[in-house]
Amino acid sequence: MTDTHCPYCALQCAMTLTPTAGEALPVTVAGRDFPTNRGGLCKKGWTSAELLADTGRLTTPLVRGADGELHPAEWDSTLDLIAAQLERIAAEDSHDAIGVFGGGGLTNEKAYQLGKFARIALRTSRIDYNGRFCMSSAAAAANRAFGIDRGLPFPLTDLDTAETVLLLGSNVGDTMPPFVSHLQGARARGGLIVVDPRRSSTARLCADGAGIHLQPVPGTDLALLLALTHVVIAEELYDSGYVRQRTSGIDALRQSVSVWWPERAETVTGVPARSIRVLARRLAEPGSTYILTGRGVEQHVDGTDTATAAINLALLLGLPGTPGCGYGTLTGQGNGQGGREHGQKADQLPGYQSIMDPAARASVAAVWGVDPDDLPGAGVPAVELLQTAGLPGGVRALLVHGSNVFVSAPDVSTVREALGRLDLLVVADFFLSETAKAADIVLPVLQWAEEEGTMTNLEGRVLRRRRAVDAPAGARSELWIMAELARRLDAPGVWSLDPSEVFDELARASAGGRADYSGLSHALLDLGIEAHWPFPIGSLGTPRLFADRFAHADGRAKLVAVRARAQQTPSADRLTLITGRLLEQYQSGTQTRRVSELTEKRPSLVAQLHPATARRHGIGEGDGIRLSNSRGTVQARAELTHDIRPDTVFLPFHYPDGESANLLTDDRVDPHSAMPEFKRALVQLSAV
Ligand SMILES: Nc1nc2c(c(=O)[nH]1)N[C@H]1C(S)=C(S)[C@@H](COP(=O)(O)OP(=O)(O)OC[C@H]3O[C@@H](n4cnc5c(=O)[nH]c(N)nc54)[C@H](O)[C@@H]3O)O[C@H]1N2
Ligand SMILES: Nc1nc2c(c(=O)[nH]1)N[C@H]1C(S)=C(S)[C@@H](COP(=O)(O)OP(=O)(O)OC[C@H]3O[C@@H](n4cnc5c(=O)[nH]c(N)nc54)[C@H](O)[C@@H]3O)O[C@H]1N2
Ligand code: SF4
Ligand SMILES: [Mo]
Repeated sequence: MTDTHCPYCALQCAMTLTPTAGEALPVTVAGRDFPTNRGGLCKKGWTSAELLADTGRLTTPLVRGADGELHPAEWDSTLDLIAAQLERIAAEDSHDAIGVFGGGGLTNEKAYQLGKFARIALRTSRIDYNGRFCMSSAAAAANRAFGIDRGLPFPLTDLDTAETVLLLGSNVGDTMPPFVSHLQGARARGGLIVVDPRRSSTARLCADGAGIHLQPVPGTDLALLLALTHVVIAEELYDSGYVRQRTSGIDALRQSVSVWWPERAETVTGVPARSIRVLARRLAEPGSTYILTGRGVEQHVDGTDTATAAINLALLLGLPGTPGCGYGTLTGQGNGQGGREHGQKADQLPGYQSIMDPAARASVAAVWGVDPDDLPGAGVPAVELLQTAGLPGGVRALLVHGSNVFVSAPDVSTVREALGRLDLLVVADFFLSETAKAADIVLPVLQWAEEEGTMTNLEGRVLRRRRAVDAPAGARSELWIMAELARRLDAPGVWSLDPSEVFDELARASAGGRADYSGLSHALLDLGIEAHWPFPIGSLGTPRLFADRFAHADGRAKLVAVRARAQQTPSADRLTLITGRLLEQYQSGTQTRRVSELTEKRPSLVAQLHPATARRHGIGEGDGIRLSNSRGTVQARAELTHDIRPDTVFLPFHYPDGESANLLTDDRVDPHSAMPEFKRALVQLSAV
């Protein structure tokens, strides 16, 4: 029996894997008692043993031959080939002609090693990762306001006794089902408030007096938050002592929201002015109140400002750092938190340190055994990295570890085209993802239950992921692949194959950073301690941040005045497309589309449409529909439901090829975070 955590999302539910006696699946999965999931798992967790079955598993490197097909190859010759190509491209062009694209599903050890590999083995600045598509706006907002970014700055169980929880653009009912148990306290007090243009499964939890569901026009959350802040200030509902002692910037904030009276916000958001006032007063009632954001409000071109507006509201109400209260964002990928701390991001070194900070460069370079002047500077964010591939100034080779950008990147047809221009696309995966299918070289790697490592969950809690089964012969660990390539490239530094040694090095490299892991080790984690970072040497960890001070030099949080911008509105012939997730599928679907029980439930793309909208277009339940705009066309089946606004259509983004919702999304990005506009696009609807 092996105690570990789920292969999927950031809740990282605890589970126990028990070997079977030669049955079809090598292990059985049982939920394990843990503060976050209390023994519960969602369908994806329950069925995760299917990922370990043989079907579709990659077990040998694949190299594209002269016939255009991928063929099995030996490891040695494949790695020689990659190293030779990389050397050629760097010599012909520059080190920056080689790019790396990482993932928030990698363990801390692999994410750390990948960042180091890019900087000192490939000597490129061009590394970024899919966390840019996920947490970047929330992170940018938190860094700006608090000086630090830890998704939840408190343990999840703190929510249990909350009286009021405001959930903005988060659908935990589908995306983290065991999370819902932490909302029961708020529901019992009528205090669950969900803001979502759809009546999502989470919004349904507000029924029967458990709370309120507000259904704004998509993309107008910023105006809604400015109006809530307006009411809090105009009616003097804010915590003036807290604002005076713990924040700066109130004057500019006050001025910026003065024009957002609720009646004006109603015309933009469609949320009645009366509801805005009622909500502002409810949030300001004394008691246990939390404000939480999800991707629905963050994955927009104004996502950083929207998250900032949510933080401003929380600060005015005195929530962050106050016992029984708080603000947080719900990290998405399994290691979405740790993945963004240890150097996969274009501008970051391990420990959430800036690659532009001379002191951080010096201390990390010392751990890596290189000269700080040899470290590259900041690279470019994900969308730019992908879109400029194969163009002058862009990368000519790309190594992908842990992302399926052929499905999940915005305006995906241009990304597919861009990656087609590369001299060399190498994809490391355990399944032949859509991106792997297009690669020149595919490297079969280890997954979840086949390797040791650590993950950092949505609470900033570092967890041990453990090996429960043998990997198929032929698959290799990514630590080994990096070590082998580093050797072939004559790279400096130590390239350990042992995850616990890599963790020790990560811990040293993170020392003094915002995400300091220097007091942690696998051995300590194996004792079962609660390990929330920062965890410097000699500390007992930090379950709760902000009790006395924020992370800015003056100890105060910054209120940052933000403005809502006008945007294109839907019309009689154009609907607003919003995108998101289904309970039964995970991300680009590489993993969950292989699990029969999940795929039987959700085999293909279904669009949610309001019956009135469907009728206008002559569309009935289950009919084929076409959604299109200047970027592309998608075919789906119609599901008619009153859960969605008549001006809006919802698509999940889990499906490949012509069913990819990202054929319709836009590659415009947020100016602060470089997060693309995933959650809102205008589309034309027609019957097929
Ligand atoms: N089943 C499942 N669970 C997952 C994942 C998965 O793929 N499948 N992925 C994991 C990851 S990486 C992440 S990041 C999380 C994401 O978790 P969530 O943030 O909960 O997921 P989404 O479905 O992307 O978006 C949440 C809601 O935002 C709403 N929304 C869309 N546009 C807007 C808007 O303009 N304003 C507002 N207020 N709401 C809007 C959608 O209707 C949707 O219900 O889930 C994690 N858990
Ligand atoms: N329209 C739209 N698009 C979106 C979103 C949205 O809401 N709407 N959400 C965005 C968000 S929040 C996210 S997080 C992204 C996610 O999108 P992707 O980055 O595509 O995420 P996954 O599908 O999880 O892809 C991970 C891939 O890596 C593999 N993998 C998993 N673990 C490992 C590992 O340890 N090593 C290696 N080498 N491979 C591994 C998996 O098999 C899979 O093929 O999508 C974004 N795209
Ligand atoms: S909620 Fe997330 S971590 Fe928990 S079982 Fe489901 S996918 Fe796994
Ligand atoms: Mo995500």
